[in-house]
This record gives sequence, structure tokens and C-alpha cells, in this order.
Amino acid sequence: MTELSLFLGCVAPNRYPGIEVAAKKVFSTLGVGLADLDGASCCPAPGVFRSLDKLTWLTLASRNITLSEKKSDDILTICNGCFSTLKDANDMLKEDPALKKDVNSKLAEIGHEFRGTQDVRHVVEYLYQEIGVDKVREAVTKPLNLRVAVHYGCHLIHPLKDSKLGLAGKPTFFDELVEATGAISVDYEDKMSCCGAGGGARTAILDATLKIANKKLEHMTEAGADCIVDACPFCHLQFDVGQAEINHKFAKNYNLPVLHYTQLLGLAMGFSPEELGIAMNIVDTSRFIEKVKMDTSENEVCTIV
Ligand code: 9S8
Ligand code: 9S8
Ligand code: COM
Repeated sequence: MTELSLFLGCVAPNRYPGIEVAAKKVFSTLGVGLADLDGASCCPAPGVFRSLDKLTWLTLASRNITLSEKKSDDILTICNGCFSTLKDANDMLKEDPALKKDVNSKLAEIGHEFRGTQDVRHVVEYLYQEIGVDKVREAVTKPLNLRVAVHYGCHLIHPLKDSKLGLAGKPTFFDELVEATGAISVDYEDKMSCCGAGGGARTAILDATLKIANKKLEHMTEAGADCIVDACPFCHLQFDVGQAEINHKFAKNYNLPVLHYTQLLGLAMGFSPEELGIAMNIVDTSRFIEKVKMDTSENEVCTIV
């Protein structure tokens, strides 16, 4: 059985532990093991640390990578930001011997060495490129009758820029995986734009970032979405906590539950909303959960008939 090292980052374990549970359930159903990466720290966040001090950013990132190098596993990230940092750092150090030497002289102080033997993967591009949409569809036992607003997020697309999945190819890979669950991925204005939170903006200039999220929520609601699906716990936090903040500050009435892709796929594989931690959102998910339960039991009856 293939085994990958699961890199959790900060936001999922601290705010949305259901994402880790969902990732482990979904991957084990698909025959891929996810091992804990003991001793991992913050990746560190690309839009924050990288903008301030490149060598410190690279050293901390490469220390995380060496933890999986010791085990000979590739790293799997469940967060766009972690993907951006770890993949870019890994690629930069593999390609630049002088930079690798600088970083290794720092890592030597704590007994680590970056070798450049592993790859860094993101859960969505891994499912698309290694497992494939057809195999994902075959694993679905409870097709979902949902209209989904897919949010790619900046740091999912950016590190893939040189591949056919990047922006030049007008990305559809995430939508295809969403539709493999039976759901419909709805089109909406400014779909590829930022959720507003990245780069430390949510902490520094909250109201400005909420205005950006508000526009996206407005367009998703206009498109008749039942929920938002992302692949980044930080986008997740912005759409979930931010949605409550927007409802309060801008007198709006949004009710769009936010799911990580692993949670959506988990539902379609027959895991319950409770065990996938979907109700742990700030946004009220009760109507959504009721609808999913009703739809999936109807679908079951249909398949028996
Ligand atoms: S780690 Fe610390 S802040 Fe965060 S979740 Fe994703 S990006 Fe990497
Ligand atoms: S979008 Fe723009 S920078 Fe980012 S990936 Fe996650 S948080 Fe939301
Ligand atoms: C966003 C990460 S996922 S960061 O805030 O831009 O570093």
C-alpha cells in the first residue's frame, strides 16, 4: 500500500479537525495510507514568512520536508498554503545547489539534512493525477444531489503554474473531482479570485478582506449553490468564520456551509456528516445535513429499485 506523510499545517488541527479525519477516511478507502508526520511545525505560511525573510522561510520549510525524507514518503498537504510553501521550497532547493548548501548549513545545527529525494503533493491534484477521476467516481456509494461552488484558492493554482493543471490551462480538475461525487459544480463570477484572507490580510485588515469574501459569497449565492467546497483550511476559515462576521457586520443573511473536498468525497463514500466533522463549522449546517441525509437515503432506495 502506498503511504504518504500527512502534513497537517496549523489551521486544520486547531480549528477544523474534521478535515484530518475526512482525509484519512477517504484515502484509506482509496487504498492509500496517510502517516502522521511527527515533529512537523508551521509550513511556514507562504504569504507571510516568504515575504519577510526567504532564507528563514526555506530553512523552516526544509526542516519539515526532512521529516518525511527520513521515512522515504512523499508529503501530502491538505492546505493550499502548505502546498505552496513546501512544494516551492522543495523545488527551489532541488534546483539550486548553492541555496541547498546555505540551508543545509543551518539545518546541520539541529542534526537535519535536506536531500531532495521526495515530492510534495496537494490532496486535490494527487487525487486527480495519481488516483484519477474514474477511480474516485467508482468509490462513490452515495451520489450527492448538490450544487457546489468550488473555490480553488490562489495557492492551489500558483505552485502548479508550470503544469497543464495551471492557470494557462483554465483549471477544471477540481470541478471534475467535485462532479465525480454526483454534485454539480456551478459557474460563478470571479470563481478563480482570492477569498481575501491570504498574505496576513485577514489578521491585518479584516474589513477589507471581508469585502472580498462578501463579493464571492454573493456570486456563489446568485449561482444557487448549496455549499462551498475548498481545499484549503485557511480559505475554509475565511468562508466560515468570515461568513458569520459578514452577516453580522454587513447585515447579510448568507447560509452557505463550507466543506473541504475530503469532507464532500467522504459524504459521497457513505461516511456520516457527524464523523466527518461537518457540523463543526460556525455556519449553521443543520439544513444542509438534513438535505444530504434525505437525498442519500433516496438515492439508496433508487439503486435498490
Ligand atoms: S501551516 Fe502554519 S499557518 Fe498554515 S495551514 Fe496551511 S499554511 Fe502552512
Ligand atoms: S485564496 Fe488567495 S491567498 Fe489563499 S489559498 Fe487559502 S487563503 Fe483563500
Ligand atoms: C494562504 C496562506 S492559504 S498565506 O496567508 O498567504 O500565507
